Amino acid sequence: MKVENHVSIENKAVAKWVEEMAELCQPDQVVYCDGSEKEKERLTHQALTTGEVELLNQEKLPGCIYHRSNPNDVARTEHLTFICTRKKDDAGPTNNWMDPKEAYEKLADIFKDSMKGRTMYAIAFIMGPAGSPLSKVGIQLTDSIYVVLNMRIMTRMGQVALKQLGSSDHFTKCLHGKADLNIDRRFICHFPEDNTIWSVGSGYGGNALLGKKCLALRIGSYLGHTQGWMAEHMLIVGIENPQGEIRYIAAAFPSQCGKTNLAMLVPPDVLKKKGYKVWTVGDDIAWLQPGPDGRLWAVNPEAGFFGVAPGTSSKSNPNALATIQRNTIFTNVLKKQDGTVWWEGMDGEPPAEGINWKGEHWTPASKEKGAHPNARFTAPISQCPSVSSEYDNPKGVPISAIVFGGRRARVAPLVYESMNWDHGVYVGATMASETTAAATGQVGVVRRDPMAMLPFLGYHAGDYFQHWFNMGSKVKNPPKIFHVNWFRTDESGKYLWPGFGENLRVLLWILERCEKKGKGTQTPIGFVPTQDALNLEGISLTGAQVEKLLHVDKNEWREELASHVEFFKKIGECLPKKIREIHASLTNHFQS
Ligand code: OXD
Ligand code: MN
Repeated sequence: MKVENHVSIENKAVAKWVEEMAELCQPDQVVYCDGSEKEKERLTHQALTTGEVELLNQEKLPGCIYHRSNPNDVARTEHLTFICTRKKDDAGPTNNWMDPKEAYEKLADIFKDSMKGRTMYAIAFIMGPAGSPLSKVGIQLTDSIYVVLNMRIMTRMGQVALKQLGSSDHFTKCLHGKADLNIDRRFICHFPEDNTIWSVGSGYGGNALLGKKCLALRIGSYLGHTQGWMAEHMLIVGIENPQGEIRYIAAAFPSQCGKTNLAMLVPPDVLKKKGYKVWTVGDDIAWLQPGPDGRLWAVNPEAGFFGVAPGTSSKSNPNALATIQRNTIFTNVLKKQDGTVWWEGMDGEPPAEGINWKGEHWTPASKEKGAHPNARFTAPISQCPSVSSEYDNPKGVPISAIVFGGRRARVAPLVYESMNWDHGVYVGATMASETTAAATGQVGVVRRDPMAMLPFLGYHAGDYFQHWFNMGSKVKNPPKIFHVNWFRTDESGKYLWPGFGENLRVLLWILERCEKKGKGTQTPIGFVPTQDALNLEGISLTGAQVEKLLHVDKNEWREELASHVEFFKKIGECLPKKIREIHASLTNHFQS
């Protein structure tokens, strides 16, 4: 087996592990990546030759390439994702579990000789800013150039990561292989006790870019629990007021509920004119830890966006559109005749024809969509016009407010503030949302998704809630916790709130509340804005519509609270006592 070293591998633990994995997978050669531009060019050229990627129009989209996935491999497969702890109970009732020994054996059978005739790439990468005490190093092995090219956008990879690792053996061992992309031989297994991830049979981002969901959330949440920090499915955004002060918000929403849009929000004209600005620190994942000043600080472990393309337009997210004009990988969108791209929900008329995500000729009359609903773009955060100057700061940013949210047609008001940290934890633990196309399965069903972490928890959900309570007592000045719902509808199913850039109005109320300024009315679920508390200058909402948006309906909430009990039963004995106490007190509030 040939070994090509583009970097010098002085770390013995890395070299030994790579050798062992290569022995198992039997690639023709092993290539250690250095993360350089030259390497990117070489790999892109190779992938173009085999058809793994296609070149897009280099005049209109310089540096952009196109990838089409196997049609059975276009989203995360939660039913094939496992937490492999020695004790089943440690994975908890919300995760699929497999015994680690059984999992290693089962996957080794699939990995065995699976890279014959292929190259194994070894990618050292950092999740988090280089030099940050919060950052983690991983080594990913993969037989997919598409994965290497994505990893170089999504992480800090190559030389810089090996330098950060030094001679330490503290790295996450990430083995990825496409094998035969057979869904019956697809497994995404996490071994938190061994700091190891094995993923086989899928090339899809969430299953194959192992730094993202697998390391930064599943393994990350496990490490955070044992080490006293938090790995969360949250965007991080900075709001600058006309005085030039910036406050940071971390917000958790389930997949495809607008995290990327909120992270890159463009203020509506009236607020822009007053001097408000929005800065993007991250759009998907936050690592949070108590700072020496008694506040909670956050870093974005990623270096890029792996965003959902359909629905991205100059109305929903102009900053994303500007970001993806160069050096971007487009996956499963529609490829137009002129070598540019299109998806449903983009501005303007659909093109007269193109090649759809399945590689078939497409016209607007086609039954199939042009882009898969979970089609993606992968782009560097540094290209975003609203990128925060702090995104790469090893210290991170201090968080003033945590926001939970979901896609709920009913029940949840536009915004409410929890009574205190513990009640906020309850709000996060019981949040729910309608399912979307980011994972395979039925779309539009309400499911409980605690802290938007249901598919990403690396351990028992009950212990995770307790960890949140504990973190509240560790932080002297914890952020205030809020809940938002941009998706409430009227009787005819029409959204009541205009959303997108207008969401800034809600964030401003949230920040005012953090400074004990914004006006709120106490309700049994917490504080909602008074009728006149939101700045609604320049949008046409009637008083009745505002009332509907902020209404807390007693009957709906009694039903909602009763359904929390069903969820608690699922969590079982590990559910913290505090959750039951808060539930009892909330139920009491609704008795009268
Ligand atoms: C994502 C997801 O890709 O949540 O961010 O599915
Ligand atoms: Mn996500």
